[in-house]
Amino acid sequence: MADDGLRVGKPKRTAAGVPGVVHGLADVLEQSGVARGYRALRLVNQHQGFDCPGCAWPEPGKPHLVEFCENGAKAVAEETTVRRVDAAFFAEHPISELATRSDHWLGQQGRLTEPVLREAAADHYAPVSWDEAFEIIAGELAAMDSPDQAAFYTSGRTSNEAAFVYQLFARRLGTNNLPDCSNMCHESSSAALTETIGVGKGSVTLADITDHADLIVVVGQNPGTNHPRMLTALEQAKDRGARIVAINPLPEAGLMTFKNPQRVRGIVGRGTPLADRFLQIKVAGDLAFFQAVNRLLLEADESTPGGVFDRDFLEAHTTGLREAAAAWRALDWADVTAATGLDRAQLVEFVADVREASSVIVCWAMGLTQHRQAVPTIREIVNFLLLRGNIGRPGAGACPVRGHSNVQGDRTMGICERPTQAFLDALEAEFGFGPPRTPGHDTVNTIRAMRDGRIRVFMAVGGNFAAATPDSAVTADALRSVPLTVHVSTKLNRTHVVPGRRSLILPCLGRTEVDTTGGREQFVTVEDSMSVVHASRGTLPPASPELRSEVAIVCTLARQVLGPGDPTPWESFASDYAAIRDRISRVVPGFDDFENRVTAPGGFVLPHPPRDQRSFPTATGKARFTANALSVVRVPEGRLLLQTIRSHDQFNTTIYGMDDRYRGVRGGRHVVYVNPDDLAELGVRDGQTVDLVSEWSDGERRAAGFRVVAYPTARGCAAAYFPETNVLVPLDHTAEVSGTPVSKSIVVRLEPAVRSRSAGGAT
Ligand SMILES: Nc1nc2c(c(=O)[nH]1)N[C@H]1C(S)=C(S)[C@@H](COP(=O)(O)OP(=O)(O)OC[C@H]3O[C@@H](n4cnc5c(=O)[nH]c(N)nc54)[C@H](O)[C@@H]3O)O[C@H]1N2
Ligand SMILES: Nc1nc2c(c(=O)[nH]1)N[C@H]1C(S)=C(S)[C@@H](COP(=O)(O)OP(=O)(O)OC[C@H]3O[C@@H](n4cnc5c(=O)[nH]c(N)nc54)[C@H](O)[C@@H]3O)O[C@H]1N2
Ligand SMILES: [Mo]
Repeated sequence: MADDGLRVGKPKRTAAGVPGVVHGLADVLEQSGVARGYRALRLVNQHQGFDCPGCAWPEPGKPHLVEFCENGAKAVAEETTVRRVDAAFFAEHPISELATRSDHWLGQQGRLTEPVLREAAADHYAPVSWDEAFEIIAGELAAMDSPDQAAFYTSGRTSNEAAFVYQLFARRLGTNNLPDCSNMCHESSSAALTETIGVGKGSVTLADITDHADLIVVVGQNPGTNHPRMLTALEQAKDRGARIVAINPLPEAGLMTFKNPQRVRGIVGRGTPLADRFLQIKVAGDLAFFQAVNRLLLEADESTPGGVFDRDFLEAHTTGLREAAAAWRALDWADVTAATGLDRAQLVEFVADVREASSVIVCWAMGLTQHRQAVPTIREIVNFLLLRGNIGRPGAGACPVRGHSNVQGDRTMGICERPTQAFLDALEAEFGFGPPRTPGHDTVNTIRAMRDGRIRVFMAVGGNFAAATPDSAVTADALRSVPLTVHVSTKLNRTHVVPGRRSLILPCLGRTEVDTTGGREQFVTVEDSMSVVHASRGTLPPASPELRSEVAIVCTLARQVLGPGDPTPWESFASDYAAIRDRISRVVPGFDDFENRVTAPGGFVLPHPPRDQRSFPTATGKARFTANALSVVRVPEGRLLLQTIRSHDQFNTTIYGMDDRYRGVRGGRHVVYVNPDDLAELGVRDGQTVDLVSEWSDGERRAAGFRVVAYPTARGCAAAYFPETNVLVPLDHTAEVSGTPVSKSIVVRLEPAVRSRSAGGAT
């Protein structure tokens, strides 16, 4: 087994601190050479440097001298490594062998250096020239019966400029098949927020958190690992007296206690307890929780002279309260208890916190978005905020914390399978062609279309489609059946070893590298989780002279495919990204004077009418209360509700190492965290090896060989890491409205292991 060295110790209550950053630095220095590593880290998230390729948490107005965190350092190390995957590597390693390697091993081989092609039925990738590569793609696209036989995936590291030309190319070709990682990530947030407040993005600024909020609720999020710099903001909030409530099935280290590496006190002190209140909710219990909270607020409003709602705000800015209130009145407390595992007294105490706070922010991430009822849950959070006017004023609002560093920007640029008609109209006016108006495939529908033989070309700019998507075995078969797959990537990953009948890997520049496309130094732009757009400039020499920028790759391909007659100036776009920004400024609202504003230190903030003017661009022009139907997830006897999460040593499908320091597990990833009382009931021992078997209407799925770790998670719930457990998520298990794979509530049983697991992992 790959996890032979697995060791389980006590979980940590404290996150970050000196060991964190030192640990990160050691990684960078080891992989990228001392001088190169230091140069890279010094420029992360500085005004003249590059945007950290880690998470989308915003940079403070005046960055600390060293504004990075342990996991940012790991992300940089992963990209700036001195190891290389070149032609000799592919000659030595057949694809059939690479497919047996772990995700960690694949990632550790280094940066891709030249374009390679896997010919039909070949077991090796072999070098191919850039020109030949473009001809192959153009040939396959030309052979399609309809443009909808192509699908163009994006991962959230792609710059605004690359995203804009990529979606333009897809639509010029004639398809809206633009699935992206958002479909698996914050799609539920975008859907719920667009419906209710009219804008699918968060409504708070960094200062709202650090300087203004009285109460910050962090629900379904593990910032200590996934947004470490958020802890600094929470600590600042706390220093001036804000209260913090954490709602989570797991007592995550960062939320419980935090030592700030950026501050002397944090370094010498014992750490700050961050959460004033920890509500250990059951997995998928949040809709019931917020409905119950809203019901209690409603009762308080009725029984308190003068009420507890913000009447003026409700009158002026909202509709639908009566219907929502009827749903709260109909709520069954037995359902609330069953769904949340919390007792009424805990909810009453939380409501007291809320009533004392004159401004409230709710932050959330994947713990809310990847459930079947994710969209109703987030709508219910909007209901909660609206009741007391907690939106569109200082220190209040909705804060979906995005994942990838530019995932929000990619959406702003039109990477979306369901673009708004307004966006398409603007594209049409600017470029003089009729973009396709029918919706395209999202991620799950792309897999279905591949499986059913309806896709001829699958192209991905970034990401690791085979590993990130649900139902790994189904997805792998689907990918293998596609006539041509094309991957624009920086590093080797699982998707490359699950090739289409023919498959191309096109190596590209990363964030940290100087981009001299068109003979001049180019910069790109990104948008963070709080709608701040700023520039990012790489500073290191490229990993190989053969690398091209994502912009250059897309523009060259577009010209090759669309021919010399296409009036889009692809060549000018590639030789001067300012020409792309000029077009963006005329197509996307909020980007006026883009070039000037984005080069100013700190960039600029995109407009957000609910945040800026309390104006709600919904169909009715008002914020909408919604009545949501609760359906409690009933877990059959002897089963657990499994959530699939990140360890402290990974960035999504990129595995940095085998440790999860904060949860006390080292040397292996095949673990399943279960409450000791559940283990006793199930007759399973701590330390025992089990298979995880997920039960779904179309049959069972198995992930073999997981060590059981007794852990203080909520009763009835279990947790294990993604992507090893994606095999358990049925393709058809998707969220209402958003279609997001339900990777955080999978009914499983634990079976004593029957055979040992192969090292290949995901497939
Ligand atoms: N270092 C690092 N940084 C990252 C990433 C990474 O992999 N590594 N990934 C990036 C990306 S793309 C994203 S989207 C974000 C992800 O950031 P997170 O959402 O923090 O990531 P997860 O590990 O999925 O953690 C989900 C959290 O929600 C909790 N949770 C699960 N189910 C429920 C529930 O039903 N209710 C409640 N209340 N809580 C629940 C889990 O216990 C866990 O704390 O991080 C980004 N940043
Ligand atoms: N079970 C389960 N599944 C999940 C999740 C979960 O919580 N549980 N989370 C979901 C979420 S939130 C997300 S966002 C998705 C992530 O899905 P993806 O975005 O598809 O996956 P990543 O692991 O982020 O992609 C990593 C790859 O991107 C490439 N890469 C890195 N940097 C660059 C770059 O600058 N340019 C280019 N072109 N390529 C680059 C490298 O080759 C690397 O191997 O996974 C989803 N899947
Ligand atoms: Mo994500």
